[in-house]
Amino acid sequence: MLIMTDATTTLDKIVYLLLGYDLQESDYYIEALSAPNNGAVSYTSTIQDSVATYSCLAGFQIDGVTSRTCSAVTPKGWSGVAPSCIADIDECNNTICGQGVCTDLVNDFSCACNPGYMGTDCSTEIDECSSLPCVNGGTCVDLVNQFKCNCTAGYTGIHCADDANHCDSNRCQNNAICENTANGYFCLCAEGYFGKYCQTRSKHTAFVSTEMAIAIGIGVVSSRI
Ligand SMILES: [Ca+2]
Ligand SMILES: [Ca+2]
Repeated sequence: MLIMTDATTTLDKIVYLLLGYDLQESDYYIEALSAPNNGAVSYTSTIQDSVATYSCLAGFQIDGVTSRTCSAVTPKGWSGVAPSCIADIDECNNTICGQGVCTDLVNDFSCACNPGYMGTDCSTEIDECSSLPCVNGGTCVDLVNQFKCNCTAGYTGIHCADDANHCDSNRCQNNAICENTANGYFCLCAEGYFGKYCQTRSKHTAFVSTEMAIAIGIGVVSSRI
């Protein structure tokens, strides 16, 4: 095998050519790598495009790159600089992420915050009301990772964007028609019934229930039987 290094002189190459060697770039070899203290380095060859991978022994962490690539093109040699293996100090021991999970890094740590929290140490609770999610006069209540809208009369839904239909739970009886209003509903009685919920039999024809009609200010029809 022909091995050349940066120390290979032009005279050496002439000799190689005279001996019949093919001096292609692929024949250009560079220096072998040394393992860092408390670590190791592995690579398949020292030819260009080869990749060296560094690792550290248990209890140590890499301080620097984890891999380097061999290049025969200027700048020739292994890319970057060799990393070191430094003693692993668990920064999470002295750092509380608060509402989050700590990950130990080299001379550092990072916090993955629980939903609803933010900040380097996850100590800031996010204000979900800051985006003003409640409409139609609804009042926003900030909670953990969520908000709650207290809607004004006549509105419903997560954002108070929907018109409330109070007839969904109406108590109108005897085929009465439920009329939805901003604050409630009233019952439009079928012929022969009256009462708040049209629950009482009457000899008169169509009625709006007396109490509800008064409450919403519409004309009142007789409630006499
Ligand atoms: Ca560490
Ligand atoms: Ca919140």
